[in-house]
Amino acid sequence: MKGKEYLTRRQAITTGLASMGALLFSRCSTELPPTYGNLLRAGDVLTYASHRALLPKQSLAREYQLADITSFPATGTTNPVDKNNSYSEEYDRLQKKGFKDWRLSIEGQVKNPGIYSLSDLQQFPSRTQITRHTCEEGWTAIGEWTGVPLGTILEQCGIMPNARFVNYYTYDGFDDSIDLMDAFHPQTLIAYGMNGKDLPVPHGAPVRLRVEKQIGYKSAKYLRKIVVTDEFTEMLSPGWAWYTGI
Ligand SMILES: Nc1nc2c(c(=O)[nH]1)N[C@H]1C(S)=C(S)[C@@H](COP(=O)(O)O)O[C@H]1N2
Ligand SMILES: [Mo]
Repeated sequence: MKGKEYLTRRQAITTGLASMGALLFSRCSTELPPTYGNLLRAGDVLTYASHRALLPKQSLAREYQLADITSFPATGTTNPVDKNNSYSEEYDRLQKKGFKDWRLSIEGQVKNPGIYSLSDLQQFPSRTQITRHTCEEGWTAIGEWTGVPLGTILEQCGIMPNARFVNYYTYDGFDDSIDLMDAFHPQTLIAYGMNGKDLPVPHGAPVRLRVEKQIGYKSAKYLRKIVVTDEFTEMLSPGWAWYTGI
């Protein structure tokens, strides 16, 4: 394809802002999250609509100082080789070789689909941030994350104008999606470092997502693949809200 058939970061954000304008001044469907109509997801409607209306400038999640870092429990899947819990043969193989052969595939509505090794990701300018993680089970913890902003990679891949969601897939099947506002948020990272070290296996090695504007379970560990889509796909089990802005 030729010409400007993909969006730059600025255009993606402008598109997001245009739909927020529509949100404030019309009753068209842009004020509603894609899960609207699903009773089990009723909570999404209010949080999504109010966040998108009240936080138009991509406000940052609060960042902390090194001295604020706390102990950080590992929850959910803590190693996808656990035989009792979503065992992944592929992850087992990758882990045994120190993730040398791990690759992140970026595909879907992008001009340049790509396959990235860990060192490919580490070539991009990195961002380090100390943030508070909030788990739906009621605990919080503060940690330091280093990685490449997801928006940098999406920009590199050239997302198409019809793109609306970023779906992400993991080695334990904890698959989920975010919209482009969160995908291009400057604190949304493909994180490979935690507290100054390589991201350890219990916390999602070799690479996890950090989605600081939402509750902890949107920050998927053990990333495997990213697919940019123009259509919302139901990926989480119904008990989990799709939009969980904090
Ligand atoms: N792949 C994967 N990602 C996941 C989970 C999981 O079970 N599998 N649990 C989620 C939940 S509920 C939380 S609170 C955080 C926990 O991250 P941590 O183990 O680094 O504390 O990861 C989230 N991401
Ligand atoms: Mo959680």
